[in-house]
Amino acid sequence: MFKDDSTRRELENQMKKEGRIPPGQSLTLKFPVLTYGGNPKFDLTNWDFKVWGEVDTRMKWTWDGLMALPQKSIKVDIHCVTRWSMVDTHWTGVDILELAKLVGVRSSAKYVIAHCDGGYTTNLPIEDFLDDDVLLAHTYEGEPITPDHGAPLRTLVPKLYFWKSAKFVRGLEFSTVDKPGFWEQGGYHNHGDPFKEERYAPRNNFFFR
Ligand SMILES: Nc1nc2c(c(=O)[nH]1)N[C@H]1C(S)=C(S)[C@@H](COP(=O)(O)O)O[C@H]1N2
Ligand SMILES: [Mo]
Repeated sequence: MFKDDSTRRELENQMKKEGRIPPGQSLTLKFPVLTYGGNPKFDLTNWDFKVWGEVDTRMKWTWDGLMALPQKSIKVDIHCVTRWSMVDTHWTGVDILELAKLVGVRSSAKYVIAHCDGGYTTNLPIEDFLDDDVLLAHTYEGEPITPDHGAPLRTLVPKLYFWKSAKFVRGLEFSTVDKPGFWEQGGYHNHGDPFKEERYAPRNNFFFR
């Protein structure tokens, strides 16, 4: 255990030097699980994925249909608001830019809301979402994503705190207006850039300033 932690601290120091650990974060080597509620059950034979809102064509895919879309593998660092970061994680999934082309995301779309089984939602500005580091991920470190980490599919948006990466995702809504999601309504920051430490919403209440 001590040997383990000295390895961890060594890597953490190196990553800090390289500017890869955002302020207030520490490196973890083990992947924590953070889910509000249980893991929703799913059955890939009747699972579907929907895209609607500010798109030229609303679309719905079966699991096999979605898996037939262009795929991509990436290596990224991830950062959770509960203060852990992981470096060099490997993910494979549907290339979000290819999916965006297929549905024809309109210029009127300013936000995207990810909708999950179980009711979890999270909102993102379109420019953070339609980017080359964003996936609909089904594979983590070469293996199917486990139920705890969002099986069968999660969004992966590594540039924002990890609550913006929606597990058990079933649909994407492109919207002209912002729609704060589960944690965003619960006091988390609406944007969530880890390098700016956008953890919690600024307190708006005069009496508590
Ligand atoms: N559907 C769903 N997605 C979710 C959550 C959740 O509770 N439900 N938790 C979020 C939070 S707060 C975090 S930190 C990450 C945790 O992902 P992990 O459990 O794979 O580490 O998932 C995010 N996505
Ligand atoms: Mo979180």
